[in-house]
Amino acid sequence: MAQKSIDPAVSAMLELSEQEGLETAFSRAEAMKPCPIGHIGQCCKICHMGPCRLTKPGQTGVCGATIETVTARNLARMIAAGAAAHSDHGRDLAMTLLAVADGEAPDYFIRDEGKLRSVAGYMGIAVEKRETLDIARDVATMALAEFGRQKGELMYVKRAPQKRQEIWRELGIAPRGIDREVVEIMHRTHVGNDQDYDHILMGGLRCALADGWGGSMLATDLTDILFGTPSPLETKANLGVLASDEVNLIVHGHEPTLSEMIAFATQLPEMIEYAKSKGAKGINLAGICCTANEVLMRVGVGTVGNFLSQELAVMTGAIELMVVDIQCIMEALAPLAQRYHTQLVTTSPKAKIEGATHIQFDEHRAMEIAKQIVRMACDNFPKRGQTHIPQFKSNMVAGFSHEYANYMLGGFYRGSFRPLNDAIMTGRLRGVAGIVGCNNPRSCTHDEYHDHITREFIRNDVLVVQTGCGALSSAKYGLLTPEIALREAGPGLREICETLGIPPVLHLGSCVDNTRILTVLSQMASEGGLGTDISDIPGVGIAPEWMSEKAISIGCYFVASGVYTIMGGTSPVKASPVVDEYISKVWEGRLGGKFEFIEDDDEIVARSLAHIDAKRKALGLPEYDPHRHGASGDAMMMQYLEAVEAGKPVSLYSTAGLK
Ligand code: XCC
Repeated sequence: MAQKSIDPAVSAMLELSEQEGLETAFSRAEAMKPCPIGHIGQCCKICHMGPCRLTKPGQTGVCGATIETVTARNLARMIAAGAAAHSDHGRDLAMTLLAVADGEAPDYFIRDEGKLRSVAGYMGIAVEKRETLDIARDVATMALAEFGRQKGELMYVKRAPQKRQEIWRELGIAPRGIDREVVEIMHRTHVGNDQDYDHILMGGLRCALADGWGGSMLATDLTDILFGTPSPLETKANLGVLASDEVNLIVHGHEPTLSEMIAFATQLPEMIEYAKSKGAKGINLAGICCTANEVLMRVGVGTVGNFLSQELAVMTGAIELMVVDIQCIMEALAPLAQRYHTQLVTTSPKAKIEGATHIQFDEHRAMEIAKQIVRMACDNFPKRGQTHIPQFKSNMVAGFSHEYANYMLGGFYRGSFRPLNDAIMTGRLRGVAGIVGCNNPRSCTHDEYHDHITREFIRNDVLVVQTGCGALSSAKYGLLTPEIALREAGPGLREICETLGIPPVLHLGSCVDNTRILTVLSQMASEGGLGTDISDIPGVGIAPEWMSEKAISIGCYFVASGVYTIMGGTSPVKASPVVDEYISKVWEGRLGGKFEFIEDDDEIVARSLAHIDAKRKALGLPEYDPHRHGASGDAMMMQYLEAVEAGKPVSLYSTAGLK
C-alpha cells in the first residue's frame, strides 16, 4: 500500500480501517477518480440545456459560452460560496454579540474590552465614558449593517495600506456590502449574463475582498471580543490526546460559540461528577478542524488532528460524542458513527446530517445546551467497546494574534513591528510565508506538502505563519514548538526565535483568522522599510493541500491584497490556458499578487523563494546570505547534546568545531 499519510497515528488507523473493511476519504478517493472534465473546469452546469462538456478545441456550450467564460464562471462561483461560508459565520458572531449587549445571552460576556474598543475605533464608534455593553451594541449593529450595505465601501477597506485602497478603487473592486458581492456573483454567473472572463473574475476578486476585509475580518474581531484575543499557550495535538479512561467529547466544525461553552461545561464539578457516576475518570475535550483551532488557542483544548482525521477519530472507538456545527464535516461520519457507540450531534440550523441527532444551538440558552450535550456524552461512556488509540501526540504552542505579535516584538511600552521589518531588512529573515488550508487525499500524501514546505521555509530563514488545517499539521509534527528552531531553522531565523522564545512557525488561528495575516502585512507595510504596500513585502501565501471553496476565496483575497498565492494540486481553470495565465500574469500586473496552481511541492518552494528574493531585490535589500548571521550559542549546545546522544566522546568546550 502506498503511503497515504506522513502521520503515524493516521497510518495506524488506516491500517485498522483496512483490516475492518471500513471506508475512509482516503479509500474513496482511491476508488473513485476525480471527474476529468469537472476537475479542470471544463463542464458548465449553470442551466438545464447542459451540462455542457467543452472538451474539444474551440467548442462552446449550447448557449455559445466559451471555455474562458465557463472556467471563469466556475471559479467565480467557488469564490462566492467560500465568501458566503466565512461571512455567514461572521454574521452569526455579530448576532451573538448583539444578544450579549441586549442581555439576551446571559452565558456570554465581553472577554476582551480592549479589543472591543479598538474595533469600535475602526468603525468610528465613540467609546469615551460609555458603558461596555452600549459600545458592544453599536459594534454588533454596525457589523451587521456591513452585510447589507448598499452604498459605499466596507469599513475595513480603510485598514489596508493607502496604496492598496487606491488600487482597488481604480480597478473598481473595492468591496461594497458583503451579501451584495456574493449575490452579484451568483447573478453575474447566471445563464446569459456576464460573459467576459476578465470582467467576471474581477467581480470574483471584489467578492473575495468582501470576505477577507469584511466577513472573515469581522468574524475574527468579534470572536476576540467575545472569547478573548489569543496569546500563546501550550497544548497537545494528534489522536493520542484521546483518553482511555475518560469520556471523550469532540468538537468539530468552525464556530466558537458552542464549543467555548462546552469547554466550560466540561470543567464544571457537577459535570465531572456526572462522568464519574458513569464509570469514567473525567471528561476529555478535544477538537478537529477550525473549531479545534478556536478552542485550542483560547482555552488550550487539545486537537485530535486536521480534516482527514475526522473519520479516523471515530474509528478509535473511544469517542462518546462528536458535536459538529458548520463546514468541513464529512457526511460519511453519520453511517460510520452508527457502527460504533459514538453519538454524532449536529447543532446548526445550516448543517443537518441524515442519521445524526440534531440539537439546535441557541445562544440564548447556551450553557443549558452545552450541559445537555456533555451529559449525553457521559451517558454513552458505559457503551464503549474495544478502543484503538494510537499513542502519538506532540506539544504545540498556539495563539499568536496580531496584538500578541506587537507585544512580543516590543513589550507593553514599545509594542511594534519594527523588529520584524528590521530582521527582513538585514537579511536575518529572508521573508515571510503563510501556509494555510485544508487536506486533500487527492493532491498528495496527507500532510506531506504542509510539512515539507514548512520545513524548507524555516531552513531557509523564512518565518512561517499558519492557520486552519495547515497549522494542525505542523502541530502534530512538533513544528509549533520553540525547540524546533534549534534543530531546523536557518541561523537568522533561529537567532530571532531564541531571542523572542517563539517557534519558527506561528499558529495564528482558524481559517477566518487568515485576516490576522492581512492585518500583520498591513502593519508591516506601514511600519516602513519594506515599501508602502503589501505587494512590496518579501512574502508568499500557500494552500498546498486545499480542497474547499473557502480556500479559493481566501487565495483570491490574498491575491487582490497583493500577495503571490500558490495553491497545490491541479488548477480548476486548467481547461482554459487563457484564464490560467490571466489569473497569474494579468492579475500580477494589476494587483502585484498572482494566483497559481502548482502540483509539485519542491516547485512550490523554489518559486516562493525566487519570488521572495525578487521582492528583496526590488526593495534594494541585501541579497539573502545564509552564512551572514552566525550560529548562536544554543547551536553549539545542540551539537554537544547530539554528540552525547550519539555516544561520541566530547566536551562542551570542544563542540565549536564538531561535525
Ligand atoms: Fe476545512 Fe477550517 Fe480547509 Fe480545514 S482548512 S479543511 S476549509 S477546517 Ni479551513
